[in-house]
Amino acid sequence: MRPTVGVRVAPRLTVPYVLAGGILLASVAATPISLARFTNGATSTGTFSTATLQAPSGVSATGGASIVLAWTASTSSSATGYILERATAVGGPYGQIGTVTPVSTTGTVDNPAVGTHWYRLTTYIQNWRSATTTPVSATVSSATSTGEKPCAGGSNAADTGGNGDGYESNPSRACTDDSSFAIDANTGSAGHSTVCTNAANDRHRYWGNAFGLPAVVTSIDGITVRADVGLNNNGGTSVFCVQLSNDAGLTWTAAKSVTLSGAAEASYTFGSSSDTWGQAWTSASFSAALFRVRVIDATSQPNKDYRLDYLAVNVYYTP
Ligand SMILES: [Ca+2]
Ligand SMILES: [Ca+2]
Ligand SMILES: [Ca+2]
Repeated sequence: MRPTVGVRVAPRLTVPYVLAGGILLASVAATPISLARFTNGATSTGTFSTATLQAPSGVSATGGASIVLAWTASTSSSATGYILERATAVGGPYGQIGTVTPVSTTGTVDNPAVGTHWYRLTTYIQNWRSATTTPVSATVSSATSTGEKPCAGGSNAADTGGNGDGYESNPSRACTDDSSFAIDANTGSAGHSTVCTNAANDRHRYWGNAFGLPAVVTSIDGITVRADVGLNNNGGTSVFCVQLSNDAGLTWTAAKSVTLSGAAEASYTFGSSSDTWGQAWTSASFSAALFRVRVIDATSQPNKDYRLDYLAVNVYYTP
């Protein structure tokens, strides 16, 4: 028997595969493998796209007690937010004072020291940065005041109460500091009272103070009223009261009062640079049409003459 020459044929390992768009996707029946594939499924066209991170636009800065920054959000809506930088000169150096997120944010408030400050913004996401915006500036103002402003001669009127005639003698003399007096003689009616609000007391309103306030201010911080007042004698207890109005006398603040120290003319101050008399004020509140000061003479005795030399108002505000 002839020996059979055996031919050993190595078994052929066939691994079927699938081609899609010329790319090996996976071996069928084999362990799947991962392939990075930058391919648009609709077109089978691989594309790497590039984009530019957009800075915000329309950046503005408004000064006052603090600085209000506003802008239009970056169109790069997937960015994280903004890097905010500040300098004291347009050319810098700029230092980062914080980040503002999310990217849809359109403003923030900064509270730097008094002075002028410059700001610029950069949109960011991780280490990616947009161009930086053109610097804008604003100024933090320090509080200031109008200085003492007297009433205007002729801008006064008696209110109801007491004798009903207020400072019946030369009322306009209260608008000049010259020891020439407006006089409320024999003030008050029966039932004389040292209580400001008592109906037995004479009252008189003054206005027309030339404050010269800016049309818009950041805040009205306080109001003081100065009254130079004397009496015809020292008897009894004599109180001098002051109220303010921001609506032409429709409503009045609570009265502030002082017990006069004696008959001689003396200068008394009501309120303070941080006291707004429990009232909301704007610059417009101090117009001749709206602002009023009312004085009330409240004494324990009849036959008392009040002598008012000077009535002036100082408004403390932040521009
Ligand atoms: Ca009177
Ligand atoms: Ca005086
Ligand atoms: Ca006077």
